[in-house]
Amino acid sequence: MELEQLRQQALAQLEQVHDEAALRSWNSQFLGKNGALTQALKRLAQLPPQDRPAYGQQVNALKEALLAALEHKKAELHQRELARSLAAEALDVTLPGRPVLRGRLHPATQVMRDILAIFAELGFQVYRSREVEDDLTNFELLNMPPHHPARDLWDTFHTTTPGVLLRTHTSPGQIHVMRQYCPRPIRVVLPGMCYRYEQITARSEIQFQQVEGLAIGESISLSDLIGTLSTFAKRFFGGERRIRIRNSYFPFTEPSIEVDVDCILCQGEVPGPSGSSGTAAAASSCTLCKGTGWLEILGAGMVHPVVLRHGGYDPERFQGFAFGMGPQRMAMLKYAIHDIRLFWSNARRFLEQF
Ligand code: FA5
Repeated sequence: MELEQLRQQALAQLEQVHDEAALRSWNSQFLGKNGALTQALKRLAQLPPQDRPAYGQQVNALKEALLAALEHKKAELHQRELARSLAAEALDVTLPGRPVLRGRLHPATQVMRDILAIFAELGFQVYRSREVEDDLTNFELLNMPPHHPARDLWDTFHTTTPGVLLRTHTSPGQIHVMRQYCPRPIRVVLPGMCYRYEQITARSEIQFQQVEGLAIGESISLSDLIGTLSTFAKRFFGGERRIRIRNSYFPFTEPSIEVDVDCILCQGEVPGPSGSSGTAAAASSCTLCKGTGWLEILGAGMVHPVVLRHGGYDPERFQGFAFGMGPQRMAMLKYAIHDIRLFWSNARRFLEQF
């Protein structure tokens, strides 16, 4: 009688169980170490010996029945939880997938590769040089001893280690190449990042790339330099852009020149002395060329004898030309980019156009 009551009470309470926590507490109440069933089994000792086997069997049968009911309840709760989560986290497998954003090369990398490919066809190999330089190589060996006024052309980021700086141009690479290859002829381009402590404007960044070029041999002249640069400009910009060569000054080249390309934004229409036509007005307000109609893309010249000597070459026997161009400025001219700051801004609307 007592066991039958226990069975009914246990099964009735199990009916009311609707979650895992309640099931655990039901389990310990009836089947646990100090549960009702264990207590019932303890009463076995108080029974007369002849009644014990039958009582023992009944307790075991009850235990089996409660365990079976427990398993049944567990399965029921699991099913219910599954149904709930399927309803709550419904997944529509027929929806179209989200498009995967595909990366691509940064425009600066693309332009750099274009430049290096053209020079590869002209016979120039790539030489990599360091971005952290010493004062000696960035300035002195390039014919700029301490206090030389030309150093002011390159406002410099110095490190906390005296004499160690971020290179202001790729030209110190010339010294590294010459010292490695002397006395053999050289035809290399040196791409890389440069740093200048300058005011940032639409056409000048504190961090920008340059491509240095260096050719050393025994019969190299200024016309080789001009021929190389004109061929390059035509290949890079196409036939439409005009180039202009001006004389200039660099301490490490003699003579020195600079090359400009006509401005793509205002088409190089510089205001004349008498008029202010529509294009003239556009040119005078042009952020890219500042109204001059031209944008400087590179400096160049014949390698100065002092620099040749520092590189190990005898200037009586060897001559060379060198140039240093700015790929960001060139990309601006090629793709009508009005502001150089866009290159390192990480703006997706800009980057997606390339
Ligand atoms: C030089 O840096 C010389 N080392 C170039 C050179 C090499 C001359 C070999 C002779 C022989 P310059 O400071 O003009 O020169 O810079 C060269 C080019 O780098 C510029 O024409 C321009 O295209 C680019 N450039 C210079 N400063 C910046 C800047 N702040 N932001 C972006 N591009 C720049």
